[in-house]
Amino acid sequence: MRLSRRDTLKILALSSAAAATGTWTARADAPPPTTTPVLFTLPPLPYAYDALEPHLDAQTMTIHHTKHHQAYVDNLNKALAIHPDLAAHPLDDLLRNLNDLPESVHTAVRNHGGGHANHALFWSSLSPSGGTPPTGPLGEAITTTFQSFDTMREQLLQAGKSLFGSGWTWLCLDTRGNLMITTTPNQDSPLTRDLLPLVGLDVWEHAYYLKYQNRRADYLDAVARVIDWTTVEARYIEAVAD
Ligand code: MN3
Repeated sequence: MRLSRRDTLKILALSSAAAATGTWTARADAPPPTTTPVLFTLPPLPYAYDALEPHLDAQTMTIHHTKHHQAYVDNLNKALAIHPDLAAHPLDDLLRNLNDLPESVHTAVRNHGGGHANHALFWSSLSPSGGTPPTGPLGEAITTTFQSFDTMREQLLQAGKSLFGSGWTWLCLDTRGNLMITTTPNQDSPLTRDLLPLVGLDVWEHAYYLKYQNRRADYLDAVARVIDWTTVEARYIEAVAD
């Protein structure tokens, strides 16, 4: 994986120490200060709002992206305005090192940072031409781990159907490179548990209530039909190569 936990911890420790003591500005040989925090922005959807019909309806997609996801981005930016040193780091690194962040931003990064990262991954894992099982290295790893693609798919959906309250069901890679299915509550990111999420399905009611009402199982069956396994497989190949 691109940056080890130890490396990111070092970076976070350095930037926190620098922020606390002002060493960035006091030392002539120090790297230039990060004067403008990298504010997080809402990524556009890689397809039209109605592109995933009839599985995901345009109204739900529009509200989900422009209201719910936007709110996570806005609240994350608000929270990190007091810590521009942290805002300069990739969000994934902040989530990996969540428990080392200052108390003043910990909850906001967990909820809104997690919300932003989870939704960004979600949108990019879906496609109107999705649904076809992976046939390369991920396809092989899924067969080795779960016996078959259908068994993995069933476990992924069943975990989402069984999740109490709001959260996500995930196919992740653990630190030893093994595939696993897990769930997280609320907007918790698998990154905080040292897991790399390959694909996650949003099982908050806001993801399906307008079309599916209380029928979460029907929504999960539908969203699974538009998972872009080509993109998920590319994510897997990149992760295991690092
Ligand atoms: Mn959502």
